[in-house]
Amino acid sequence: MPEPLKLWSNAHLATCDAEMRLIEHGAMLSQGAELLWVGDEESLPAAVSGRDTHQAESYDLRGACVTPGLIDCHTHLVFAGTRAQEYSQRLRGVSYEEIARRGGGILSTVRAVRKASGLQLFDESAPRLQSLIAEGVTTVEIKSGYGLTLADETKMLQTARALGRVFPITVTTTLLAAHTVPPEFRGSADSYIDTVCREWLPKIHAEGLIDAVDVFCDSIAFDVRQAERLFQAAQELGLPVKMHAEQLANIGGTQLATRFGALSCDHLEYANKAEAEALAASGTVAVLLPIAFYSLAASRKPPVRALRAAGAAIAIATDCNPGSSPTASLLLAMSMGTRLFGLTVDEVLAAVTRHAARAAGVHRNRGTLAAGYAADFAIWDVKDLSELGYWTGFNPCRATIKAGEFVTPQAKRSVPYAKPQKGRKTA
Ligand code: DI6
Ligand code: FE
Repeated sequence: MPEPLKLWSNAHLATCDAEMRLIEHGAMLSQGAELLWVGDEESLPAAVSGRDTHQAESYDLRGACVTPGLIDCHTHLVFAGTRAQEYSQRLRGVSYEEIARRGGGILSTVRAVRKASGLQLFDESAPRLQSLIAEGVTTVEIKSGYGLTLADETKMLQTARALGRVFPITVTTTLLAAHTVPPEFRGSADSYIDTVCREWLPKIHAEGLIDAVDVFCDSIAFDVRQAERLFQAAQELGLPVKMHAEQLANIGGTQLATRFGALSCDHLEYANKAEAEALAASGTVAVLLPIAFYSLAASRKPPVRALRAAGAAIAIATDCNPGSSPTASLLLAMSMGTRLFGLTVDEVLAAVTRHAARAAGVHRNRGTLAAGYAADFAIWDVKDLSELGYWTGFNPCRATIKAGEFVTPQAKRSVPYAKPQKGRKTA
């Protein structure tokens, strides 16, 4: 049995290709998990790849806007507990850095994650993933970094992979053992990095649990030399790298990461023109995390104008984590990307599709609506694409389609599209 052929017609398509082309009266033909054809409805051929397009199940999208499935390219979505108490402290004026110095911050989540079983981690993380899926997200990057032992980092990444098997979403995993120095290595960050490079990285990679390697390179975390050693170890294993860079201070992380051809540098509040140019030259994506900026009540903004002028690719992500970005809404990050960081609607759309795909290393077949790409897309009940990035606290996603299938419950509730019919009305 060949996989079902589906025709999605009467759609306003935002292809998010290199030209960010819009197709006013668009249609897409999918077979199984793949798009076979995308274009103007009028020009749909009678046969595509030897299949009679008249035989396709037909879905009338009634003029809805359609984008590629959104990609959340930077999350710490797998964690246990919350840090609401620390948030209360921060509301009273204690800084994020001060809380970290007192042994709270990342280390308090490390304690909670070490105590939790894989099953508990899965159960606590699942609702956050479902929230993203309901917003049209079809790919998510998930980092480790709250285990900080070989067993607990492995447990986090196994949980991330399990979420990707159970839920209709593609999960890419990133090892962030270099998130902070664990208590066992207190005062010896260098020997911790050695242990990660020599022992953990090869072992966890051998289990197929790592798609990329990340490091928190900052004044309160690891320095550039330590990041470089980690990147070398990753490179020897053929793994791509990325970096939490220039979030709290400019310590030269971005320059190092771009020399390694990093997939992305993330945060970048303290980056400047030189970093913007280095990112553009190396094709490393600048990932902006406006909800962390908001939640930390930070004042320094990433250099959006310099990034734009240099021609760097800009992505936006949630940074979903219990400390600096307690959220599971990419739409909120998009809205904050426009209002707080000054991105345009077009930039925000590219930031969660084609550019996010590159940051997550999935650009070969995701982040764009085109033949040969995944049949992952979001159907929006909006009149105009400018509504994405406009609404805050409201989700206009009508349905999420993953691998050619409806996966959101909203779609079933409201009869928002015609029932599938065999054969399509033709003129
Ligand atoms: N930067 C972040 O935004 C998260 N990690 C990092 O290196 C925050 C992690 C946390 O506070 O739990
Ligand atoms: Fe982060």
